[in-house]
Amino acid sequence: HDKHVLHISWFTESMSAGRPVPVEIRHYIQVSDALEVLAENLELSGNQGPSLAFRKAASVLKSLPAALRRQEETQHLPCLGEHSRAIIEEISECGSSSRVEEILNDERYRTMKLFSSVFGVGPKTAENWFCRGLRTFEQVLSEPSVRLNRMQTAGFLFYEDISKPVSRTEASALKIIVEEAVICVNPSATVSITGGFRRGKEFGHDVDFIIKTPEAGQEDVILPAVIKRFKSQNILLYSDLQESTFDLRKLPTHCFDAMDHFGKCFLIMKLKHEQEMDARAGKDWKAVRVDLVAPPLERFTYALLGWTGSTLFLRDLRRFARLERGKLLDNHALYDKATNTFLPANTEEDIFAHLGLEYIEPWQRNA
Ligand code: 8DG
Ligand code: MN
Ligand code: MN
Repeated sequence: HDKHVLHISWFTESMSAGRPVPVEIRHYIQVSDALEVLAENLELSGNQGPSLAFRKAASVLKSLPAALRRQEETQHLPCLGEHSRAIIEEISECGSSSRVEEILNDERYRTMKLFSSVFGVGPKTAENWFCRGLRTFEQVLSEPSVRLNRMQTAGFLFYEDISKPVSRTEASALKIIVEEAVICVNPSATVSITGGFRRGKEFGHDVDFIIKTPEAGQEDVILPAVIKRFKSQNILLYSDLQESTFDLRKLPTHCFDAMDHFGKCFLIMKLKHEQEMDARAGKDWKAVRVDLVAPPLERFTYALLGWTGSTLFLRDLRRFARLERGKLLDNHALYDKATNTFLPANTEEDIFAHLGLEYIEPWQRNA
């Protein structure tokens, strides 16, 4: 092997017709994955802040060319904290990290990771189930005191499909379906792919779309109408419509984790297979997670930037705007504190220009 790898296998239970089925074994992980395990372990215990250092370090390693990655020349790399460097060194020398191994074998980590892999189950619910002694999906589903909400019910029902990666081909097929519905509802509206696929990723956990409506106010009616159309086409398995709470006058927020206030919906859609039937399940479709967001036109570009991500890239960009430029950036707007004005943007180029930065292409935003 030409990469440093950890020799760790762990088990991911998955569900099939209510029974846990064995077992997807992951044999090798890279150094960046090891750091992501450390980050994830912190996030699962509610320590989002401290996990960031490991996320950044992992992202730096992933951005290196393979040759450099092999040498692990950590002294010259930016963004690596002491802790991350120590872990990288340990892996370079011993082939594994004792701390990472410990986490990967930790019952709490494994159970929390399993539970929070279900759509609708966050760290709080996962922890609650773990503390009640539950360890498997089977135990959760047969525990009378566990009440699943609608989202979690869908999460279990479609677990097998929606935990599989979505391919670029599937994303393109969904784009045609979404576009058709949007145009049928409003012929002057347009649809673009955002999220990881806009950044050039080949696979994603969902497909993110942003809808542009040229007439003011149309952004509020388009999502309910599109959902209605999907329902009538019998291709909607789950939908959670979140109406807009957006206020034009509000300044961009300091805190990053605030979700934006645009109208949006989180969906699970039926995507018909082109050819082969899923013989085992006897169905000719795959359940796929789809997110739609419909911002008002004058803030479209900021929404596009925000929804293109990556989360880590946007966090850095917002920090840069605030600390280096005295400007507040979020998914809704860019606000100049020196002049107390909102800065308009017709294109993403405008936003980077406002920030005094060269344009950064979506594929360069994969931090
Ligand atoms: P993936 O799906 O391929 O795993 O990665 P991704 O496409 O980068 O992540 P994502 O979780 O689908 O999110 C896409 C971008 O959308 C990401 O930068 C976060 C951003 N986003 C917002 N606001 C909101 C929001 O309110 N809800 C969700 N789910 N995502 C949001 O900017
Ligand atoms: Mn996505
Ligand atoms: Mn998404």
